[in-house]
Amino acid sequence: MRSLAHPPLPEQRDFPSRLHHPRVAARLGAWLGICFFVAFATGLVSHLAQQPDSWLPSRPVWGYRVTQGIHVAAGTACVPLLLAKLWTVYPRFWIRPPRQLRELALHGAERASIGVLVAAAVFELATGLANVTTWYPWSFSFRPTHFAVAWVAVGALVVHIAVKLPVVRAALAPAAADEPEPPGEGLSRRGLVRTAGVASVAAVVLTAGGTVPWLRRVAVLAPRSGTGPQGIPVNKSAHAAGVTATATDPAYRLEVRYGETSVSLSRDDLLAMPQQTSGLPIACVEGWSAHGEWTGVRLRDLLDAVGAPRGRSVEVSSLQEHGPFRVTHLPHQYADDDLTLLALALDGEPLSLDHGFPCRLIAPNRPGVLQTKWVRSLEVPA
Ligand SMILES: Nc1nc2c(c(=O)[nH]1)N[C@H]1C(S)=C(S)[C@@H](COP(=O)(O)O)O[C@H]1N2
Ligand SMILES: [Mo]
Repeated sequence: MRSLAHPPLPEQRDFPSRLHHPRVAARLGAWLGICFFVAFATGLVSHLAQQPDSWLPSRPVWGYRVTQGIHVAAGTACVPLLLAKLWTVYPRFWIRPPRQLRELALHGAERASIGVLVAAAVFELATGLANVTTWYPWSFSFRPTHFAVAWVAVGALVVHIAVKLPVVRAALAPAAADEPEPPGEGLSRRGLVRTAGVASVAAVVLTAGGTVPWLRRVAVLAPRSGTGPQGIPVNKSAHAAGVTATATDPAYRLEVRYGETSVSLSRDDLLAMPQQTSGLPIACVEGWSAHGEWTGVRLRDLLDAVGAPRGRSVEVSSLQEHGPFRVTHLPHQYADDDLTLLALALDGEPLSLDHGFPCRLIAPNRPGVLQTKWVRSLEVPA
């Protein structure tokens, strides 16, 4: 009969490599935990920045550029660390469950929490990486889902750390460091941790050029080169947004409304108003960012033209007719900031069609996705 049964399942002793060791798991886990919490904390800020009722201040102007840059870098750093860690611990997958009911229940709960942690962590890194490359092979909305699963991952991580604390303590204790490694061929434990660390740093350095100018030349793994018309990448072209005809129409007028009061301004009217130059970054959620010198009309001057009081948020609508980013809600602290512009020019040249001609919103400390291009109207609800 025995010969008909399937071959026996492997057991932990079938994985004799000295690299499958709590010390390796604990070291990799510590680095992974740090990167994960950094990504989580910066992700919370980024999420808040995109809420229509965000209370984040409009300064420092580079705030979102830094938090989102760190968010994407920390997530990128997690990828090699997570792969190495999963490899180190995977023999534990074959642990035989205990027979006693109480132990079995505890064991089951611990395994289930690890299952949730691994699934959530892999989901976060996979969706994050896909978003960075603007590849959306799913039908759910990225940001709310990435945000919700982040809480699942962090919750499971906290449980995991609490459960494993005794093992981690013992593995990282100074006495354990003095213990010699068992002899073996190939990579040492320290070598594996170092290799994962180097891979993680390399992943960050080779992608961060999308947002750190002096790393641009080595950004061979960055999905964006960091350049485009007028020195700034384009996320959605005028053609893709379907606005080429309306944006170049000589009959174009910007509508500014506050209650019953409204004004209608051509691009020449806007050019005839006092112009201001603001040096502000475009910082995309996908991790790239670039600085520009934007010239145009202060948003506050336009709101004053219709008598809109300070302290009000503004609805900014684009000529674009479809897509999630054609209307944005600008909270009052941005609307009233003296640096916020309806830009007509970039680096001294008229705004190119792909950067939002005839005019685009540019505000300090704002996610790029909310810097509406091809603006058609500004409305302050009465
Ligand atoms: N109307 C409109 N505005 C938009 C977008 C869009 O799709 N439609 N994309 C946004 C995104 S995601 C970014 S990162 C910035 C990029 O601006 P740029 O293309 O001028 O660099 O524009 C934003 N403004
Ligand atoms: Mo973006």
